[in-house]
Amino acid sequence: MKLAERLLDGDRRACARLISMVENNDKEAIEIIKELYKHTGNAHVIGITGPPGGGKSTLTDKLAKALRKENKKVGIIAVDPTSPFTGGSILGDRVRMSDLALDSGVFIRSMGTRGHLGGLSKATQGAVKVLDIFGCDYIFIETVGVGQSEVDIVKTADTVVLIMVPGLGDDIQAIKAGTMEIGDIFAVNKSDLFGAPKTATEIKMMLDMNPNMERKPPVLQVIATKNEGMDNLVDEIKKHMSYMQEANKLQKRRESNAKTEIIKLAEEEIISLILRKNETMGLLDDIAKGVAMREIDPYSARDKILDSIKDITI
Ligand SMILES: Nc1nc2c(ncn2[C@@H]2O[C@H](COP(=O)(O)OP(=O)(O)O)[C@@H](O)[C@H]2O)c(=O)[nH]1
Ligand SMILES: [Mg+2]
Repeated sequence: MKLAERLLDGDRRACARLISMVENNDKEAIEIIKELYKHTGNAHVIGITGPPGGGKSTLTDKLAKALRKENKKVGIIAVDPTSPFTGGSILGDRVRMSDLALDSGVFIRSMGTRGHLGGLSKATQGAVKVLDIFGCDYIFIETVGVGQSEVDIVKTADTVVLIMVPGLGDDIQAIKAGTMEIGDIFAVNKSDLFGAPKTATEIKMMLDMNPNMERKPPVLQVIATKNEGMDNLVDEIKKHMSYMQEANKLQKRRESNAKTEIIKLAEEEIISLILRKNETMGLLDDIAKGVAMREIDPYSARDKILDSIKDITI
């Protein structure tokens, strides 16, 4: 059977293979995704983000287990390099995760933060598509909530769960910049530790200060290690999806993500065309020389370069 058919059929090895191919920007994988793209869109993609050590992996593990009880097929993409899913953590964590890894209804994939042709975001988005075709009902993307690239990745999800921990204090202010607004659901994890209610109140107050919010994100207190509050969190995740579907917001969010993705892909292609053309014709080198010698200005140089790739077929 062909790789594409095997993936559609739910073959795990085909899934693993295709994700690797996508990570390497493989042409054949792109052709397969093109062919099967119409089979995507069914999975509920959930971004899990928050500070390092906040309990993202533990919580994802528990959420996946809760959904397995409903016999849902679950995919997990861990972008966090310190994640136990990646095997980079202490032995105890690895043992804890291994029971999920043995479940045939769960597909776990860790993404290193380095070594992706075309970038981590593209690799992650490719993996999401593969898992969607593979038949996952839910796909979790775990990323550390620091750095713009992680925030960008998690933004591509249908639902973003922002994990907080008690006693963040002033750190909440830091997280607030650029991150608070992407949270659809807030989970104060480690609520067995001192100060959880205060942290939850602080988050609620911060959310109250934003008058433009159409939907107030719920703020939950959970204890991932003890599996406390997980059913509640699963409910809120599902409720968010219903809200998105009813208000036609899912379509809008996916449209806006698609726009970003198309622009990124086009940008990449244009750059690669210019560089390829330069390899054969040396046009970029010549024009750059001209710009340096003030024979031509950079704006006209741009027009010339764009003109030179106009007729190339991709
Ligand atoms: N006390 C407490 N510890 C937790 C809780 N959830 C996770 N942890 C611990 O916090 C540490 C980091 O968890 P991990 O899931 O790897 O965090 P991540 O870096 O955000 O993915 C581990 O030692 C977990 O056992 C919780 O609810 N309460
Ligand atoms: Mg982790």
